[in-house]
Amino acid sequence: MFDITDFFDGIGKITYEGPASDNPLAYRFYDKDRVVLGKRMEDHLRPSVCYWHTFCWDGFDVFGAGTFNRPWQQLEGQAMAEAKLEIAFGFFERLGWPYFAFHDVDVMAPAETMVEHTENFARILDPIAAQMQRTGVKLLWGTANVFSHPRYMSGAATNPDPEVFACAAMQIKQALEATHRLGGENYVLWGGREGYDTLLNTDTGRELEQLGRMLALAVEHKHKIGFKGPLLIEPKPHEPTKHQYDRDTQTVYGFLKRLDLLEDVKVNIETNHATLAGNAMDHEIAMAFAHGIFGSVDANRGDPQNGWDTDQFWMDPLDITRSMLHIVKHGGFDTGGFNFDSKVRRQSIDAADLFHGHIGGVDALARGLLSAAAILEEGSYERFLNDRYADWEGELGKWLLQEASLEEIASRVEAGGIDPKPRSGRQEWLENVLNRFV
Ligand code: XLS
Ligand code: NI
Ligand code: NI
Repeated sequence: MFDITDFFDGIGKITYEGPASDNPLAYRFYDKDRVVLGKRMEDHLRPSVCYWHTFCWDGFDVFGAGTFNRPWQQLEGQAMAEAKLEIAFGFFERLGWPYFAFHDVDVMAPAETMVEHTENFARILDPIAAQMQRTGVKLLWGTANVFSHPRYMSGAATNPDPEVFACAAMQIKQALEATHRLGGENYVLWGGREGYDTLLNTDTGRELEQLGRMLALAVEHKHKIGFKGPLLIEPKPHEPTKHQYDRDTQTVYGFLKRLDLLEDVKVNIETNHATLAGNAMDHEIAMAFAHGIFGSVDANRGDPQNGWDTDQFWMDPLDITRSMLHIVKHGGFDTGGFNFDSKVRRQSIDAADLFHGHIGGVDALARGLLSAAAILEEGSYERFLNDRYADWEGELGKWLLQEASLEEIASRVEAGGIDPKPRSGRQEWLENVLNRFV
């Protein structure tokens, strides 16, 4: 076994040093115990490190091989899985964050067959539980990877072959039970290949029915084992498929409504998926709250110059503040948090780069939180919104929404006396208010 301190190369616990610090390995805004709007910063942000990008990906891209050369990637089987686990928890401890998140295949020894999968996954659960116990780091969510193995090339639940559906169901059952056993607070379903590459070979009606069936099975099992957290669907419009069925929050809402699963299923919204769908992140968050299905956030960003899920660390203060405004004013996360589904660039090959990404990312969120809190405390933003819709609380507004028929409304207008006066939407002023605090 290698010595993990070699990998971390002298990097110790990351602490808060304040905005004036020029220490690249210190927090400048993330001060976890600082109270903002009556809640500790850590309780607002609930940051989580993702296992896959940070400890599994070796830096390969479609044009070239891995660049990272991580020591545990030289090992194989269970030895690799256990070395990776030790590194991962060494990283979590140094960051001092409360959460992590994983897919079954991220944490276990690689498996070819389903029988091997069952054995290998089961074998890593005790070591994970021991590390969680030792460090106090908790599981934000678990999930099953039912998209990487070649058997899932034509989908998992939506596969034309029912045997593949059955394999995915097995993985989801095991990952849900593992999440429950490890005290996970949510369970995520990202339908990576639940979509199509061409309609020429796809029966979409059938596939949607299969997808609904898998979701209903997962909900049923969640109740059976007493898992209290929500299931979270992670919307994404495409990539790797041409079209993914859960393309954005409003689409997912419609699907859940049709299946009558709104009690148990919410969304895990990812910044880069929002932008791939042609939506802004604050749009997705606002829609999730409006429909009562806001669950959790995968924090990252794309690059406007290309169209992929580049999963960079989310660093744009204006964008973050706009999103944070909606999260904070609706009361924040319940079981969710900010999971860093973000990865360093392929040229960022050192352990220090992993720290820079996570430190900068959580600092950007902390800054966004402070800005959003300042905007809300100053009050003119909320006052403007309340005034803008105030008439809906009056006699006419209530009558329109709750009592009147179309006929009665028309007669009231026909009788005269209804004469709307246009009022400015004040967008530029509101943008100035935002900018004042960012
Ligand atoms: C991929 C997704 C994936 C999910 C978990 O684009 O973001 O990483 O978060 O399966
Ligand atoms: Ni994600
Ligand atoms: Ni993604």
